[in-house]
Amino acid sequence: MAEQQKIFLQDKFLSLIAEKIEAGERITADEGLKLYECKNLSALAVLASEKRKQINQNFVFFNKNFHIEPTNICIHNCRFCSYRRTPQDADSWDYSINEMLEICKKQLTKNITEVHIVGGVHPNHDLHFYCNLIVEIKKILPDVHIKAFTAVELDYMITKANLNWEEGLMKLKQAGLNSIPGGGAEIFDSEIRQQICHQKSDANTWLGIHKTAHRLGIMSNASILFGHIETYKHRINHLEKLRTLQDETHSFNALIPLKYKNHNNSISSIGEVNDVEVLKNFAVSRIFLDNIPHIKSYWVMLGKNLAGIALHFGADDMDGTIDDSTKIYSMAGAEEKNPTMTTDEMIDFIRNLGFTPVERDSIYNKLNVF
Ligand code: V47
Ligand code: SF4
Repeated sequence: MAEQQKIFLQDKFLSLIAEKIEAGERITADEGLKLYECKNLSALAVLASEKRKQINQNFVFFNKNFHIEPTNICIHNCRFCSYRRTPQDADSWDYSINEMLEICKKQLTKNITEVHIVGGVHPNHDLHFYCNLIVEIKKILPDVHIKAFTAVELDYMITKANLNWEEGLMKLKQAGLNSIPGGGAEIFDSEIRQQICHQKSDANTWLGIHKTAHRLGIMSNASILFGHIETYKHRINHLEKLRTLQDETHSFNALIPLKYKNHNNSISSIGEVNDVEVLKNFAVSRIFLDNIPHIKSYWVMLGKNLAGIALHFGADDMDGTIDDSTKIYSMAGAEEKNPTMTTDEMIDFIRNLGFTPVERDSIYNKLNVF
């Protein structure tokens, strides 16, 4: 770390963290908690950037992707969710496999490398429906990487098919599933879950499904939904559970910190945290999670400006070009209403922030360094 940067770190605690980062040493949960309580945002930026440089140099990754959201009908009713509908609601949808294949056909000429499939937990769809969907998508887009289904969707579809996690995940893998996205983790603490999403799969189920997937060679992402009723302690406990599992499996690719958006859901009145809090959460996640290689700045949710600033607070991945294919976040009040970036826009965006743009595949092999 340069001498000028050390000037920021006049405080004894921050100097200790800087030394640990320089030595490649892990910080403890108590230290992580203290970092969350730190008011010196510039110091957090310096420390997180140092950690990001050790892991990802000056690279910022993106891919060419689109989303399919099969349905917004869901048996659960998470209190932070703005997306979920009942079948009776006029704005609910439940696409047939053919309708989803039509969405895929529109992507045929766009050199897409990944499709991200996430939706509600529909009461009628089980594992066989989703295996069939994957098989049919691969007929149209044979080389595309399919990153699909949160652990919550997987828990339901596999249980409904009377299989255990290993059997269910093997069937999906054989059908062509390549990896699992990070959703459904929210905050692992059971009392918080009880208040915001009491019906759905608990922390042990989420972690157990990811662990089983990792054992079967299916890599995955993780997420943290922050800025609602949780405390810093809940956030650190959440990150610690992820860090512990990653020590065992080494198969999480990225963490996606998701700021709670408060439009049109049943806890709207709690409001949203400010940008300082968002940036602080990026920095602490980067410094604390020394074993998860990538931190995703999900521009669709954050808006391009804040997503760009987050790259200076430890994030190194912008997710993808998206092609206006997701509604989950715009329904919750996300900044980007019709999210899409061309490859050239993405490259310019990353370069203008002083980083080296890298088009990656879904498991972070470098395809093109610009
Ligand atoms: O788990 C739902 C979140 C998640 C709201 O793996 C909300 O590459 C904020 O995990 N405010 C699903 N967040 C999305 C997700 C994700 C996104 C992008 C990339 C990847 C990846 C994964 O969306 C849910 C939940 O935490 N969410 N409602 C809301 N009102
Ligand atoms: Fe359903 Fe997911 Fe919304 Fe919860 S967050 S209600 S599981 S769609």
